[in-house]
Amino acid sequence: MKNKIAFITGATSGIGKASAELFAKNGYNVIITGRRKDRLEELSNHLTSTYKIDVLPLNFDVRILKEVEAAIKFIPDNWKNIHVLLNNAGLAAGLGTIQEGVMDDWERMIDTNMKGLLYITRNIAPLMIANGHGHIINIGSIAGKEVYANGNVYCATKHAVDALNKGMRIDLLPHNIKVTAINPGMVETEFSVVRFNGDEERAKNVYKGLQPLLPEDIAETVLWVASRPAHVNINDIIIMPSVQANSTTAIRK
Ligand code: NDP
Ligand code: 8X3
Repeated sequence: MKNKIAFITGATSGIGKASAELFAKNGYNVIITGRRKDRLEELSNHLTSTYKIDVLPLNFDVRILKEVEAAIKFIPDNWKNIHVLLNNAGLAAGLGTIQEGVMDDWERMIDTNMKGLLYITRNIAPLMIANGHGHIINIGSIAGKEVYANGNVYCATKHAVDALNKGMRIDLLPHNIKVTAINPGMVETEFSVVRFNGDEERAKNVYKGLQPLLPEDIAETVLWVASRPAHVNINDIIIMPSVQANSTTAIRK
């Protein structure tokens, strides 16, 4: 394959979907992943017909190691020269104090944001090492830099991404693999609908009276990071809406 290849987790929505679109628009072949098969198929058809690139949809749950291993093991040989891995799949589940925490929410966040990212990386990094190059871009969060009230476990998972980003960079340095974290503030996606368990009204209030980032803003940042010259690596970016100073300070109309 002469086109570069980007492997994007969580491409069925939000930041991952916008990134798949932008990489495809810029001539990358894309491996798109997620649990919602219908959305993967729809996106695959759209990208193939619009941008005349190749798409490999892989339908699995990042929390299930066997599914991750099977999906990556059976990637066809001509798809193994992966240039960019975008570790994006993730979620927040709920918002509450530690003393009233919901175990199932904690486990979903830890299993997806930390263990899922690790399972993917553990299986893709050896391919990149064999190829002699690669770039891993981890989507962290402002929640990986600060802790806000009731955000305890989500913030912990994103602090873990921050640490893993640094650790990966050290371990993969001898293998010509770049590692970058992009840490956004508020981005309007399905994130808050998922966090509030489908409560669309509550989700809308998160962005009420302000202009949040759009998923396309993050996609542009991802593509910019991935397209720096070979001798340049962007280690870490915090990207916020102009009206948001930190996790808890924003100007609303
Ligand atoms: P969305 O809910 O719009 O997208 C999340 C994506 O992750 C979906 O494609 C979803 O696919 C995928 N995903 C979730 N769980 C799993 C799983 N178990 N297995 C496979 N895929 C999974 O949210 P965003 O686009 O906003 O979120 C993307 C990343 O950005 C997350 O890591 C989030 O923490 C981070 N982030 C978001 C911010 C925001 O304000 N929106 C700010 C900072 C960081 P499917 O359900 O089909 O499996
Ligand atoms: C998502 C942003 O502020 O809700 O990571 O934690 S925030």
